[in-house]
Amino acid sequence: MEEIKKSAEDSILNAGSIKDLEDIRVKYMGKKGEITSLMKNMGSLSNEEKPAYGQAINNLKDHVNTLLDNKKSELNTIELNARLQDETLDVTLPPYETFEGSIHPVTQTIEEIISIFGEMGFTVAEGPNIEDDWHNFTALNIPEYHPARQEHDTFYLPADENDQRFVLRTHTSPVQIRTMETQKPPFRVICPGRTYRSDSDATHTPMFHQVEMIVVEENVNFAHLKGCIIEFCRKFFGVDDLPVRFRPSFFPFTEPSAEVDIGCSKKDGALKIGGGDDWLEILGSGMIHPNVLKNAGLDPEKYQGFALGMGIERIAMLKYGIADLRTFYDSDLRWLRHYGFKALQQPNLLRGE
Ligand code: 2NL
Repeated sequence: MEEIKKSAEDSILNAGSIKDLEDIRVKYMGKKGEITSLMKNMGSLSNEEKPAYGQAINNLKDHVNTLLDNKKSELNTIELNARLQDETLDVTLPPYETFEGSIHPVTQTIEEIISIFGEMGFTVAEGPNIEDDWHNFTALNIPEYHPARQEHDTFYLPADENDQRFVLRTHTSPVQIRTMETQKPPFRVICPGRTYRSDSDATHTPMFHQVEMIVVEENVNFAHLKGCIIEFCRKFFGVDDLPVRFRPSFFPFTEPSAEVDIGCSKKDGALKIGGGDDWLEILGSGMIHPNVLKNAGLDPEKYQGFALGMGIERIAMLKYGIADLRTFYDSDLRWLRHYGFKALQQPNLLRGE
């Protein structure tokens, strides 16, 4: 027993790895191990000798197990330290590839719009991307049979247990409805955000961005709408005398409605914003329809309002000379490097110029 004890102690002391240690454990403590086998000698002992012998084996087992445990945690620590040493990563070293990431043109454009309207006293509102029929269509005076409601144009979610079918919002107007339902006029609010339509080709992506603006006050009229929109267009495109044209149009949620064009010139395939004798459509607008005010719980005899809606990608393309809408969502690093903006050059209320 003494011999086995001595040799077990020696081998544990000299074990160089967890694997060695496991072999040693099997050699002494395994089913056919040297210490386990000592039990077989029991048979040749007298009844008086047996308890002391059994006790001695148990003591030896405890002793060897303790040595194995201690050695195991010692080896674990050594192996862990070696790995930590080996796999050290200095996160303060400069990267091989120095592209720092950039602000996407959609984000940049939204920030610019917020900054311009911010100076005019607007606040920003956000709302859910998944909307109910009321906020996306009905409250906006969009009739039951309107084509926009068709499966073809709108992403419908499966009906819930009450047979209600939610939609991915097709415009950001539902956020404005929620604003009118919860805020007391007067208010000036813009809501930028994602919108979804079941459409995909050279000029449509199934997800795109919109900004809507609404003003609700007593005694606001079409002249206020014009002044506000002209101011916005000139600031956004950075052209002080930019021609802005209002063309009669139709939206279910505004009356009267106007589409807005800005002056430009198209010469030799080059587009120049401002001057020239061509026009580019950039947004839709109008006086909020009395039905929409009523639907949102406001008295149209007391309050009026005006609104506009525009596609972010579209005006970003015009301002930054991006030719193809689909490239916005290709996640092509070369494109992002070229069209992206530096993080700290985001516009603030003073437009970051
Ligand atoms: C477009 C036209 C428009 C609005 C959006 C609006 C919202 C409420 C009430 C009344 Cl809550 N109007 N929004 C008004 C006119 C036009 O969008 O061409 N968008 C891309």
